[in-house]
This record gives sequence, C-alpha cells and structure tokens, in this order.
Amino acid sequence: LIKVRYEELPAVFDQREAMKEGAPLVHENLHEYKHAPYIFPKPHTNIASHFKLRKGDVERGFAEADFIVENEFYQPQVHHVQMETHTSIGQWLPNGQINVWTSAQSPFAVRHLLSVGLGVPIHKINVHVPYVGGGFGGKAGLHWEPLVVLLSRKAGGRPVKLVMSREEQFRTVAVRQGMYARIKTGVKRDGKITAEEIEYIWDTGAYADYAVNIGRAAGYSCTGPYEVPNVKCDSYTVYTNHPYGTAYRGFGCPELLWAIERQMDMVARKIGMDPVEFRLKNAALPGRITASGEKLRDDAGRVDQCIKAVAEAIGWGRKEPRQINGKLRGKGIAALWKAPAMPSFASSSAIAKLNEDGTVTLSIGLIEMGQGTPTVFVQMAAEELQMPVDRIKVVSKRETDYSPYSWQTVASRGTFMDGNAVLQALKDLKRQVKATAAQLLGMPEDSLEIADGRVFVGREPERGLTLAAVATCGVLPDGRGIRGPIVGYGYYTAEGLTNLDPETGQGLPALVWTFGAQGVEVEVDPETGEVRVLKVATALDLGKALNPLLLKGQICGGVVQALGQALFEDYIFDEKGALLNNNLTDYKIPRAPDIPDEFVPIMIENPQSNGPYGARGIGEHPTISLQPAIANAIYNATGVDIYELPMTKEKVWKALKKSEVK
Ligand code: SMO
Repeated sequence: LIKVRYEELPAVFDQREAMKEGAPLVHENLHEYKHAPYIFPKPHTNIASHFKLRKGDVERGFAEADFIVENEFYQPQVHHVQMETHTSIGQWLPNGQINVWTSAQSPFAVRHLLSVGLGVPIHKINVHVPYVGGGFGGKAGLHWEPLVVLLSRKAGGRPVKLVMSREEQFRTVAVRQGMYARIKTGVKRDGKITAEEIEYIWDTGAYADYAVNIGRAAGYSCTGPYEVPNVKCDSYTVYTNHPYGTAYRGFGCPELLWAIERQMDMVARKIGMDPVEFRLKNAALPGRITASGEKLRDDAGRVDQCIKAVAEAIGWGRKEPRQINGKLRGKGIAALWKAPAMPSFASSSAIAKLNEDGTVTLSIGLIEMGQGTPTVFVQMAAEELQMPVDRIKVVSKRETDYSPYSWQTVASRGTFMDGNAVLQALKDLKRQVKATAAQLLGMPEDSLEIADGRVFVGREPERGLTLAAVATCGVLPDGRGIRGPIVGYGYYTAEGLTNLDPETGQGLPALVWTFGAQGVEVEVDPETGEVRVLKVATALDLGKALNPLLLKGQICGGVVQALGQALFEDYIFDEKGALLNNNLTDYKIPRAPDIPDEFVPIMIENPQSNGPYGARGIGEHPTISLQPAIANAIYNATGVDIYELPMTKEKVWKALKKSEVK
C-alpha cells in the first residue's frame, strides 16, 4: 500500500572519477564523522582515508636508476561467496537483555559495536556464534545484528531471524574492494631496485567498513616481499556508489601483489634478467628493512627459499615443448608476504580447566569456520601435558558471556596469537598442578613433572599422584583439603607494535610476516583464450608445521579460491550502478573441471622464536599470489601481458588478437 517515489541523485561508479574535483559526494558530512586516529579522511571529498608512506628519497633513487618502468594494474570488486550466507537472530528482551545468534568471525567486536551503537552496556549483551559456514573476512565485523535486535524490540522481545538469500548476499553485504594500482620502479642494470613510487586507489563503495584498514595495511606492505631503499606510497580508500568494501582473505595483499608481482616480471624483462634471479636479488631477507622501516628479525621467514622451492617444483628453466595439441604452455612465478593487519592492542586469551577425572577442557574466543585451529590447540595441550588427544576437548560454543576474550578471528592470527594464549593457559595449569602436588608429596615444585595423566617426581617417577587427585583440590593424609580447582588462564598481546607516523607511515605494524611464493604451469588455447592451470606449487615459510593435513587443506582451498579471482570473478554493473550478476549462474566460481591437475604444497620451516613451537599463520597466504603467477605464465606462454583481473577467455583472446595485429 506504500507508494514510493524515487528521486535519482547523481552517482559515481569509479574510484578515480570519485577522486576528481566536483565528483558527487557519497558522504557530504564526512567532516563530522568520528574516526580512529590511524584513519585519514579528507573532508568534502570522497576520500575515506589517505595512507601515506615515505621511506628514503624516491627522487634520488630514480636519479640513480638505469631504467624506470611504470605500469598500471586493475582488479574489480569480488565476493567471498561463503557457503553459508549471512544469518543472524536477534532478541531484545523487555528486561533489557540482548541476545544475538549470528554467523560472525568476531563475536566480541559484534558485542562492542552493538553496545556503542545501541547505547547499551556490554554486560547486557550476549553474542552466540555457532560453527560458521565460511567467513573469509566477509563476516569479520558487524552486519545485520543491529537490525534484527531492533526489530525484536519492536516485536516485544520475540526473536527475529534474518537469512540472506544468495542474491541478497551478493547485492547487500560487504565485498572485496576494487583497486587501481600505478607502480613506477627504478632499477639498476645489475637488477637492484633503487626506488618505487606506488599508488593504490581502492573502491570501497558506499561505506568504508574494514576497507580503510585494508588501505592502511596495503600501504605499509606496499612493496611486497622486497627491500626497496626509497619508497613513496599513497593508498587512497575512496567512496563510490558501489557495494561496500571489507576484508577478504588476504586483506589487501592479493590486490597489491597482483600489481607488484606483475611489475616485477616486467622490470626483469626490461633489464633482461631471469625473473627468479631478479626477485632473489631484491628479496626482503632477515636483517633487511621494510617499507615502514622495520628491520626484519633474524628468525624471520625466508622468501628466497620459498621462491627457489616453487621454481624447482614447476621445473623453472627446464627445456620443454612450448606447444602441445595447438595449445601454448608457459610457467610463471610470484612471491608474497603478509602480516596480521590489526591494531597494536589486539589481544587473545584462553582458559584450560582440569576436570575431576584428569581430563582437560579448553575454552577459547577464536571462531571455528573451517580452518581447524581448535584441533591445533588440542595438539598443543596433548604436547604440553603429555596426554592423549582424546582426554582433551575444546568447548565448541563461542558465547561472549562465557568465552574468554579474543579480539577477532581474522588476519591469519589464530594459531599465532590464540595459540600463544593457549600455551600460556596450559603452563598456568601445570604450575597450579605442581603447586598442589608439591604440598601433598612434600617435594619442591621444580622437582615435579607431568605426563600420562600423572604428576610425579622427575627422578622417582613411581612417586606421584594422578591429575584427578589434584583437580578440584588436594587432600592431605589427615583429610584436610588444600588449594582448589585448577583453572589455567593465558593471554597474548602483540606487545611491541607501534602506531605509524601519519606523514611517513614509519613504525612497527607487523607482528609476524609470513613469506611465500607460488608457481604455476598453464596452458592457453589461442583459438578461445581459455586458460587452464595445470599445476600449482605453493611454498610458505610457516615456521613449524603443527598439523600438516590442515595446512594442506588451507593451501589447496586457498589456491582454488584464488583461481576464481584469477580467471572468472568480477562484479558487473549496468550504467546506473545496478549489479547484473548477483547469482551463481552469472557470477562464476571454480567448479570441478577448473581445478588444477596437480597441487604441490611446500612447507618451509624456519621457526620464529615468539610463535607457538615456532609457527606462523598461513590462513590467507595461499590466495595471495596465484593471480600474478598465472598472468606471468600467460606472458611466458604467449608473449601477451594482462593488466586487469579477471583473466577471462574473452579478455585473453582479445589481448592475443591485439598482439597479432601489432
Ligand atoms: S581478510 Mo580477514 O578476516 O583478516
């Protein structure tokens, strides 16, 4: 019965257009918005944040160069396509209690933002998160939770549930922002890069959400895994009238490495150097200085070892037939790096309870969404307590009223940060076990050991107690109880991270860099432009492989997800900005016939002393450099350069035709 009249307002659909003077403003009142101090909006423009990085002197660096190579690259907005669409239930009871059940990566962030947004204290809000059917960054923040909570209040406290259809999921929830990159590289004849001037221009759509943080993370990661002495980077996050941008597995790194790793091949070509050798020459090795001025630690990961490993795995440089059945074959390589993108104050905690029968229950705040981190935590407890895994459980529920705090399940930080918190909780549990047992056995605590469900004197293993005997309290021979239930608590905060200088971006933003490389062999059909990826090698310096099977799953899954971004995925709009492909018929993701014939996951282990058992995170990394590796392989096969994602048949075919005309 409601009649709607629409007044069409001027709109802007390209981030470079949106930066121009006189462009329609998406947020006219930007100057009134509150924002975090590390975000730099420009009032009365569409720039939601301008991140600046200045290292050394680029003008001098370009003057020293023998060659200068400049290129532009582009990638469109794409979607996470989680199997489970966004789903939330809200309940605002008349007594003021708010309950939320939601498919989210960050229950504590949902609770915090609901509290701020609704003006309700945190203890009145309980956020439940069951197993999540895929997040990939798209469920990292607050989404439909406020809407269902407010509807519930209107409905007198009855729960209200909202499940996105696939079409709504494409159109209304957050996406990966699109990006234009311009990269100018100065290089010496011998292959040493002297300077780089970099511009990243992000399409964050109608709202900034996580995209302003992505612009920042891409800014301090701007050079990729190389040491460049002189760097000038400007990373602009820009409002348009497109769907809004957020985190997506890799948090800016797949986008920036698409540009950087294409550029690296093109610069190598300019000076006539092998692209593998060129990368090794400039690699960010331990002791070298990153763009933000960080000296890489002595036990940092080794990108050179990753590059060499994938080169060997794909037979780089081997003489092989270039043409088979009329199809052209080629190989390509791309390196990568990424650190968890998070504020310096992001922390994690964990609780380890010793039960009455000597079994152990772990509570964590980290979400399980398919990555399997809780399994790794069970392994940690088994190792620390020398106990079989079936005596250990991780509580499956995450509920903010009961779960220990963890900032967010994002950024490939779970194994490193929550893993460290779990280790601390287990050490605390062991301290308490020994304190009770020391009193009962009349022995000093440091003479005791724990294994096989017992605490015992190290030098006299038969002298000891079961863990069950100390779990709730100790009992002295005369019957008196001592001490109490054993509950271990642990936390981890990335101490030592700093804010970045607002003018130069210098500082320490990265807890741990995970380095890697990807290499592919492709086959290009010159008749149709179709690209088939035959083989993918992915090498990651993950410090220590805690669970090789889960790691292999992450690597292969990530590669397939990136394959979609490389070859098919693209948000397509009509001239009025309406999304044309909001369904899985028109928005293609990889299917069984597209999967590469061969996956080679390579786990390189240079342990990092502050990681749990030396481990680093790798959740996002397998998705980062497949796209440029494929493009580099297409050039290797055909002599044609692709500058824009996705590399559809049509795009590759047109590029082949254009090169023939030349
Ligand atoms: S892209 Mo993520 O959830 O840091």
